[in-house]
Amino acid sequence: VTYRFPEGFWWGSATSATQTEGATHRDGKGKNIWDHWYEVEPSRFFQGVGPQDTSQFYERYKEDIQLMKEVGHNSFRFSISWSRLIPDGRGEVNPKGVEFYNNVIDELLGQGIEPFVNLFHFDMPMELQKIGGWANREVVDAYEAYAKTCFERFGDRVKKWFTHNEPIVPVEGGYLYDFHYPNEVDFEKAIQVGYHTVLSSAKAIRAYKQLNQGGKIGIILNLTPSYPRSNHPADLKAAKIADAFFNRSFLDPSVKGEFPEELVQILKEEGFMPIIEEEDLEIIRQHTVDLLGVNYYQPRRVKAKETLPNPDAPFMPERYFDHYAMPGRKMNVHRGWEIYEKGIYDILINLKEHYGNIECFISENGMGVEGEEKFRDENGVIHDDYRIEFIQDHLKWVHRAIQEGSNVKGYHLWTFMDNWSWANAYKNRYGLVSVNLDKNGERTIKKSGKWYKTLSENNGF
Ligand code: BGP
Repeated sequence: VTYRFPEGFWWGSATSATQTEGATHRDGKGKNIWDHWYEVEPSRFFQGVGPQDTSQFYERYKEDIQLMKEVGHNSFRFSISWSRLIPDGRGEVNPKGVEFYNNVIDELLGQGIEPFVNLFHFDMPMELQKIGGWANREVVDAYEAYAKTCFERFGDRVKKWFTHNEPIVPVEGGYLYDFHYPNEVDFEKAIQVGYHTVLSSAKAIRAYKQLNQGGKIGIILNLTPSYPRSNHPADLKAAKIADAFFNRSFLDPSVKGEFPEELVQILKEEGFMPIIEEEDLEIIRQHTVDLLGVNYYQPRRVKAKETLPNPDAPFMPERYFDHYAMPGRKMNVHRGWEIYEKGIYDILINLKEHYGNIECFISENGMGVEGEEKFRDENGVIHDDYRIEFIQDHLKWVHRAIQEGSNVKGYHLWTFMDNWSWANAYKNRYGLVSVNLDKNGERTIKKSGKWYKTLSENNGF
């Protein structure tokens, strides 16, 4: 073993409810925005495949958790579907929903796998979206009540909670760049949505602490280190502003309890400050996270703005910078994302130096690949050596950050088994375990899954 990780390192993976459960209309589940969007606009979805056709985790969780054991997991993150637990988003709790999540939690614990539970992974209940979703402050209260319900029902056994996964994505997708419902372009709303999400997280943390259940609560952020094209002051400034918009907007309030000055300045100048109520900022200041999950896929490369914006165009963060495709960069061509392994190290060192070395872990990192079936051998095993290499290349940098004092406690891959994606349905496969859609979702452990087991057993590679 060349790269040995600290004792008790968390090895596992992550999934989300909408991407794995299926059974979207069963056992009293209410509709969320994905169920609704698929119903009204199926052509929006890659090859017309929607959230009801996912990996059947709802029925097959026992088999799947057994497989988690077989690929060496000591921890696993999933999300609770708000609309399965509370079909209308507020009000009545669905007993079948409670039963399902109880079963999953107990099964995990029975296999010696620690459940990491996320409360919100892009799946707003439709009844709440109808009143504006995160743009409406009432939804913050509904979310707080939902979070409390989860702590009360499951908190005796769940000791790692997360308030949100990638909270900036619903802002970007739903209100700026048109890839999530309600697919509007409205910067003012985007800011209000983002602000309410931050507030909801602080309120959930407050509710959790009041219950004194003795676990930890955090948030999961997709951090995209912002690299300037050059050391020219204009490029440096552009990268700094992009960082404030896309990373620090959630990172600073979550960890430090305050919003980044650079961002507040711009919002004030441009006239986009959200509506803030008196007690809010104190709640945000006091209720920061215990633990930070870092999702890392790609960096953000930025250069100074080279064109004048059209004054008629709606306001976008890109008024302050341009994106820049570095020549010679390494790409995952299936997803169109740059692969830059050192980014994971830069994030961890930044957390160490500027965020009090907060306890953290890599909560997602992974490689989506199209057409993996062609790598299946006669025994049914998919030979995904590129995935093993991808994980190793990133882990080397995580290891180096640990040597330099980073407080990183684990690594979770995206994802455990092939699942449905918002953007690509089942085109790109990310799993350690394959799901064969032609054979009613038959599971087989990939080569990477077998390797992951040795990684976890040796606590390194
Ligand atoms: C993250 C999300 C996941 C997952 C992953 C892969 O942003 O938290 O839900 O989907 O990205 O991305 P994609 O499925 O779009 O390729």
